Amino acid sequence: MGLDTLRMYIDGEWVTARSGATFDSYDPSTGEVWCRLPDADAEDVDAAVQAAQRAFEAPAWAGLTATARGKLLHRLGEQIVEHGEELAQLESRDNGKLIRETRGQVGYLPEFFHYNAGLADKVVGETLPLDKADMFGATVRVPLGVVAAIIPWNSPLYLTAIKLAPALAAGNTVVIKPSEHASASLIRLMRLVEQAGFPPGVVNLVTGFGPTTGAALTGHPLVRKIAFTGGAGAARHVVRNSAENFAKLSLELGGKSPNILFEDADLDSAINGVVAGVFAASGQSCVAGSRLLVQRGIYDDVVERLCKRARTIRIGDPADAETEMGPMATQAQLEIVERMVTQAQADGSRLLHGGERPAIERGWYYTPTILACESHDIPIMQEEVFGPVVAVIPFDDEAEALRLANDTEYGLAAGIWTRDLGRAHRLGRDIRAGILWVNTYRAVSAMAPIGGFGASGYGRECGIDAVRDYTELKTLWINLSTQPMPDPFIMR
Ligand code: TXE
Repeated sequence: MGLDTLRMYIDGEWVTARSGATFDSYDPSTGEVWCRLPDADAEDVDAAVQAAQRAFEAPAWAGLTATARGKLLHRLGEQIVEHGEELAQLESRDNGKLIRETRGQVGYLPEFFHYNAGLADKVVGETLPLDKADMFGATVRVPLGVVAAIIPWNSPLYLTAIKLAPALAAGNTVVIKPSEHASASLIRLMRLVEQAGFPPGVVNLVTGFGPTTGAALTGHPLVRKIAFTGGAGAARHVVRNSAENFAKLSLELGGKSPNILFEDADLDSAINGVVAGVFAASGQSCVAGSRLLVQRGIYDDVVERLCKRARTIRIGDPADAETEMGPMATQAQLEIVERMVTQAQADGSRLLHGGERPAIERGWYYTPTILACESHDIPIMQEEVFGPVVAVIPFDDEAEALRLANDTEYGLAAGIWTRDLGRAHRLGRDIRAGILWVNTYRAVSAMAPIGGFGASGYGRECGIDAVRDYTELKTLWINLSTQPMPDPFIMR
């Protein structure tokens, strides 16, 4: 894909912005421009939403049985299998994610389409045992209409798949807005949508910036649902904007997830889980385990093992299959990480490892960083870093671990490392987070719901319920009586 070939996908056509405006996209491993994208304005967005609305109503899509929609989704899954390597390469180039990670993610991507393909014709209503004589009642689930999918830069393909697959399975049409920092892999995905045989307008993609393209899309009067993954700042705009169209919302906004290590844990496994949680994807993951809570008796041992592992992490070119940590996706993100680590030290945290840019000539790299903290009341323990930075703090007992785990405004995920089954269940019950991993971390499945509490957002993606969230419920009443309607001035 060359500099001049990137186009948006609207109504089955490959188009530039009507204004002709474009913007640059950067390769994080070099810091250089590597492709150019159309900068969609409100008129382009309107064209995409209108196309999606037309497609929603047209027989080519609306007339398909749910089983036929499922078959299209299966075909898309197969297209992804066939073109997976290309998708993985593009995403790695675009956002600096390791090729070994994008290969892994793309390798699993078809499952989201196959799983939801299977669900398409199982989205059922219910019959209602009404407490009224001679009355039949039932609920029916119907698609919503046009769905806006707002995607961030850290895992574009995966975060799109978990929205697109259930939205289409339920019979909606979709307009995708990728991040301005990483659009290329999703543009390639649109080719596969086309090849799978989806009718024009069922899936559309517009590129551009949040406050312009994103705002025009999320406030569009025809949009019926917004599925958003990103930061809290943008989410607040989206929520306000949805006052324009009363669209349903799902928000996945990241977190400050704790990894909690108890003295009885299998430490080899736990250290791997901690590393996977915060240094994989250079910490640019919504579920990053950026707080490490360690029981006092193993604190020194854990810190020593973690620093030892961090020292051996191979940082460098994400395209090299041997690399373990790539760059930050944007220069702005690198600067946020630097600022937060400096602030943490000013707040009394001790730097145990990292805390600097490595000696790599170009690109937006940062070393894996470990900070020992005395206080839990400081920004590094409370705010999302979205970088390879873990803040460590000791605790004495289960009650204190629970108190610390719940002591942030976020609630996306938590890792619990213990051999004590009762404790795992108690913490799983009492920690306020949407995902609880016991003796594992960063596991995903098309079947397992993802979503958070509090500042981590609301709504769930993946699993059976996600498909239902892309439908609206209708209630059907049928009067079976042979008698005329009784007194019209009282409720039946
Ligand atoms: O994401 P934004 P940013 C967190 C992370 C990061 C912070 C900011 O802490 O440091 O968010 O990242 C679109 N109306 N996460 O600024 O802006 C935008 O164009 C409509 C966590 O890069 O939230 C992009 O497509 N759309 C997160 C998407 O929102 C708007 C992943 C996300 O971008 C908009 C990424 C607007 N007004 C960052 N403003 C996670 N949950 O995994 C922006 N957008």
